[in-house]
Amino acid sequence: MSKKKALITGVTGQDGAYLSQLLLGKGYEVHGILRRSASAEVIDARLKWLDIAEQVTLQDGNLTDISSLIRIIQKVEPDEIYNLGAQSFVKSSWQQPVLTGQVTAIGVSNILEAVRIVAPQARFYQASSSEMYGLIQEPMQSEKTPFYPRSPYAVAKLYGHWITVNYRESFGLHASSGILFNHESPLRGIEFVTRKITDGVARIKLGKAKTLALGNLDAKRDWGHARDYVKAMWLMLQQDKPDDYVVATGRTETVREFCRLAFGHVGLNYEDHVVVDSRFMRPAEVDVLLGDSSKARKFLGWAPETTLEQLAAEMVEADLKRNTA
Ligand code: NDP
Ligand code: GDR
Repeated sequence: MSKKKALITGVTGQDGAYLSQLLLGKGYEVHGILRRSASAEVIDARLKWLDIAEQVTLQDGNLTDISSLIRIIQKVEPDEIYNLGAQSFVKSSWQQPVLTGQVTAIGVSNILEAVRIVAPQARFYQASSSEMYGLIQEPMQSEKTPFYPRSPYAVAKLYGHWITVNYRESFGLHASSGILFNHESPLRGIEFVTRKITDGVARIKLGKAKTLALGNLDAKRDWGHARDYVKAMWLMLQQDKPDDYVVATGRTETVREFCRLAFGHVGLNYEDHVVVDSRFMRPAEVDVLLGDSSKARKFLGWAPETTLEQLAAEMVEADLKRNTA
């Protein structure tokens, strides 16, 4: 039997790297869309970190250029398409709201149109987000909880979510949307709070810095490990019927608690080092998120495998290594 083929947008990002690793391990031929960069030497750093860069075929394209998407899908003929590409940093979405809309919202229309025109039989995954719940309408958020986005990013993701549902209902595409809560790893971008903290811990422990400036320490998030979450993406595309699923741990903690865990891992007290800086506050905050993933647990057989303590420890250890290299 010939190898299954997967096409991943956002392959150079955190989830793209872990998903590539998972699919390669299952025997897939993996292709990823790479947007051209002047800094070509760093663009596949995450794939290199996992030692899989040589096994992923990169295709030159962009979510804002539908012609590139059509051409790539025609060439690759993928069985499964994972749309992970996005302007994914919430804070930047206030600085670049139009770009965020073009990539994170209309980019989904572009790729869905390309799928409908060229490969309507392919299975499609859309990377939706718990940010869509924003100003939460229920204490635990499930697939049935109403949305209330609080940033240009979240508004764009809401469009991506509903256009995916709409293409499933309008054209019968096998299109699923995973509503994933925050997931982190040593490959998390350094601008996101967990990685910023673990990098800060490493630098302070190694004597390279004394303080770490953060924003809202009271924000609460439901944090899991990216390696666990990409498994849920794959499982969604193995189901006979496409559907939407919440993926979360069901535990929520403050940024402050994550600081306590990360600093504590190397025997430091976060209160001695963390300072609050208003530059890192947001125009509108998402105060708390807590996911109810019962549907994914029941129908996909999915469950998180990493605790927050293990996640923080793994991230701090990786940043200690990076900062001594
Ligand atoms: P990253 O920010 O690490 O990766 C984003 C990826 O999108 C990068 O590969 C980036 O490429 C690519 N990209 C950006 N703009 C374009 C464009 N115009 N055309 C093509 N590709 C583009 O995100 P994550 O891996 O953390 O997240 C993956 C997806 O899941 C995103 O859609 C994110 O919004 C969503 N999500 C993430 C969650 C999380 O907690 N991590 C939770 C819920 C949803 P480049 O390397 O060139 O910048
Ligand atoms: P989030 O992640 O906005 O939840 O989006 P981020 O780590 O950026 O923020 C989480 C919470 O921490 C607070 N915070 C800080 N955040 C950052 N980045 N830097 C700081 O210094 C800081 N101090 C406090 C924030 O205010 C916020 O409340 C992530 C992204 O991956 C999205 O793409 C994804 O959709 C959601 O998770 C689910």
